[in-house]
Amino acid sequence: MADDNIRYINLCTRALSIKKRFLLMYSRANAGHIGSSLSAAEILTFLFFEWMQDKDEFILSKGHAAAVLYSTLAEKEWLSEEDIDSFYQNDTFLAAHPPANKLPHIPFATGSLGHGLSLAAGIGMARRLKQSEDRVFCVTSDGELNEGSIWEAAMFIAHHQLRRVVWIIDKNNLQGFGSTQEVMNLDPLADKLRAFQFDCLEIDGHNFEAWREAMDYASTCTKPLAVIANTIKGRDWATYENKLDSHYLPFKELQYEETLQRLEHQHREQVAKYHN
Ligand SMILES: Cc1ncc(C[n+]2csc(CCOP(=O)(O)OP(=O)(O)O)c2C)c(N)n1
Repeated sequence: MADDNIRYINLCTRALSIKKRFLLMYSRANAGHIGSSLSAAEILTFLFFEWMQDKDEFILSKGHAAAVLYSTLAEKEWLSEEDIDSFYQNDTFLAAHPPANKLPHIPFATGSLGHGLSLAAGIGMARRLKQSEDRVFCVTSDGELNEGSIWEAAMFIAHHQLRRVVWIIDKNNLQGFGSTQEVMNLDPLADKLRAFQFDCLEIDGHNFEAWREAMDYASTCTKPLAVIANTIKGRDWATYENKLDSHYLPFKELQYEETLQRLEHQHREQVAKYHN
């Protein structure tokens, strides 16, 4: 089998494992934000298992999707399965939003939306001053682009040409109480980002081949890069895929098992595709 195919199978298998772990976490905790984590699962898988290097930093600005981050850190073996079991429990450090200075390789607390890109801008500037080539990857949602602070950070990154910052927008078109289009329309988003002097790519955020192309493209960029990752909120949650309810609702009755079955089935299809 070609090396690339083995690589894609490995990424799909990592993504499945990450999703299964956080779905169990949500199921046990009877917690919401399942849709937010499903939307970002391939983004974090690709960043942590393909794109990021040891000294790169990661900021999950959409901190309410903490479970996908914790699960990815466990997949890296930077958190133990025992840590994972404490999600949402009293005295845990795996709270509903990522805490500061408690998680390996995660420098900041996040979850108050709209702040992550400013933190990334600060790291980008510090690295420039230290003449370091290490990067910072920041994942924002689309809804949080309604916050003015995001655009201030974007101006700063572009003005200082902080090419060590890679900004990824998990664009699933849904927020907590409505679609992004209804609440405050961002379109045409790519044009706005380009006008802000970013290099901008729009990709299928669930597709590892598209991520590979984005990663290759990044090395040729002359401006800071923003990747619009088109995603589906609640992807593969049998009942609430691409539904607003995937934001706050926990699993009901058999939904957890149904979703697992769907993921396992999809994974078998992906592996078969890369075997052929
Ligand atoms: C400053 C701020 N305002 C409100 C909230 C409450 N809140 C949590 S998630 C969310 C919306 C989620 O939609 P989006 O940001 O698009 O994220 P995703 O769809 O990726 O889950 C809101 C309003 C918050 N965390 N921070």
